[in-house]
Amino acid sequence: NVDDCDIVELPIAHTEKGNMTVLENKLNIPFNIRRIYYLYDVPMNAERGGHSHYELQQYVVAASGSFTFVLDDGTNKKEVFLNHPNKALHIKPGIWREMKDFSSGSICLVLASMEYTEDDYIRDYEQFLNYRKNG
Ligand code: T46
Repeated sequence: NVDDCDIVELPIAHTEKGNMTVLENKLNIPFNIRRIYYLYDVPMNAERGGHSHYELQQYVVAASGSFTFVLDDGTNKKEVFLNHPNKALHIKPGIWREMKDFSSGSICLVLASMEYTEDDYIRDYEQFLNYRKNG
């Protein structure tokens, strides 16, 4: 449920020449990364998302700027504001998500546990509620 979708503090390698954050399979991410994608040039009033996944797990990072994820497990909702590249939102399977309030120039980086397949999406909210109730 939404309470299992935590903000994870990512390690920062500080130097006087700047910061770096590294994520590596089997080291500091709880699933194997199979796909990376990022959203950018998102208009400020755009609302994206509006779907759930059956199996996919994701780490979502505000690589630049900020935005808000609204998570919904069919019973409870929570809003998560992401605004720093050393914080990842871990989205577990079976969570409906919407994204909004993208700041100008923001980059939403997503590390995903599976390759893209439309079969893993639930894009209809009634179908999602039914899936959460009855499996
Ligand atoms: C999610 C949020 C955070 C592909 O062809 N390959 C891909 O890997 C992805 C992610 C999307 N697409 C296609 C499917 C659609 O025709 O690109 C189009 C836009 O995808 P979508 O409407 O799903 O975009 P968002 O921003 O609503 O959602 C995406 C991810 O799909 C989703 O997994 O959690 O980012």
